[in-house]
Amino acid sequence: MKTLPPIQYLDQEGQPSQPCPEWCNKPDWLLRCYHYMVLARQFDTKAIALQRTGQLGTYASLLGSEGIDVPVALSMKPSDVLVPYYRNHACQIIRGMPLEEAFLYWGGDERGNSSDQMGEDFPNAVPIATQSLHACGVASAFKIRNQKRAAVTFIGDGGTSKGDFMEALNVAGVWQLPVVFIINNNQWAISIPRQIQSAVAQLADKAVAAGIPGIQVDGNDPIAMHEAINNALNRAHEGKGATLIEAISYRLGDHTTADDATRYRSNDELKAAWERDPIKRLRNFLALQNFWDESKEQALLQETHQLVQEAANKYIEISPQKIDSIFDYLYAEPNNQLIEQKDWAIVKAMQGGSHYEGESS
Ligand SMILES: Cc1ncc(C[n+]2csc(CCOP(=O)(O)OP(=O)(O)O)c2C)c(N)n1
Ligand SMILES: [Mg+2]
Repeated sequence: MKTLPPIQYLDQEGQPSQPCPEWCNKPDWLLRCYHYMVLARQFDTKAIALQRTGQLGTYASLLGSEGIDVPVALSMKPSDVLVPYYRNHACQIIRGMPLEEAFLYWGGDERGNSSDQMGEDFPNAVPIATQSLHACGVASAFKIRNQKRAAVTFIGDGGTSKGDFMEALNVAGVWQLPVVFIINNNQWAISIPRQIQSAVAQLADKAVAAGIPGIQVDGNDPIAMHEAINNALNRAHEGKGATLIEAISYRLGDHTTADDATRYRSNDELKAAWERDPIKRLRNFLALQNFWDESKEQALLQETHQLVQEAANKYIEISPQKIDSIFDYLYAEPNNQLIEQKDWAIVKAMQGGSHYEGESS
């Protein structure tokens, strides 16, 4: 099979590698995109700091995926539905999840995954590749109801080896579903490098077996991502079916805060990946277009830092849920064993000095 290079408009220095689309002559979209990419990175830095100081649970860093998630979220319509995996907090935040609720989720509190602002977007899928099939279910509903809406779902490179993903592609193809699959190919599935996950030349080629278009895009190039996602969404909205986008990126951080990537990958590889940093790339392009300068950069860093700091403070002040809430939400009606366990948990919590009374659920 012929392998084409990934679609790219900006090289790693932010210089156009081919003429950019006309909309790039205006600052509007580019500045919004840059704002959210910087905000996402500030959120990420704070989340890791909170985890390292015992104030957040295990956290999956989004570092290196800003150039994918931000253009996708900015291109989706509010009526589209996001079916995320666990690395899409930038997308969720742009689609309305308050920053403090994003912290809350990673703090182990499911109220952060059921925000009022999430509309019909799905909660995070942690079981690998399950979300691909959920997205097909959502897209089927849109098709049956004759609605002009699309489901957008993400998956990692490693996840594309799961049967669920191939089954989802297949049904999306044969039923012509309005769904966009985005692979965040960050080159690693925890400690397993891309080369030994699959013998296929490009993960995008997996679309061939399903009869849907598959394209490979430079995921560190927000302009290329914007073009790719817009085309895919238009296809979906026009009833032309599904698209698979493989976005090439690099996981610049550890897999999660429970991982130490220095044990299995080289510093040289990481250093080379930082040269392709999507934030640096867009900033250079903005400067080239005379849309950006150092004083704007400093103002943005300060503004986003403050937003994140305020959200972190709010998060820390949210009272934990009552210990028994886990039992309340398991079934519509609790059975006898659950009632017994709930009573036991309450007694234990009070013995352990937990402020059981008066906490909000
Ligand atoms: C069904 C299932 N099997 C295994 C895991 C454990 N697990 C969590 S993340 C991960 C690797 C995923 O890598 P990739 O799909 O490349 O996504 P990335 O984390 O790199 O974004 C694995 C195996 C899981 N969460 N679910
Ligand atoms: Mg990966």
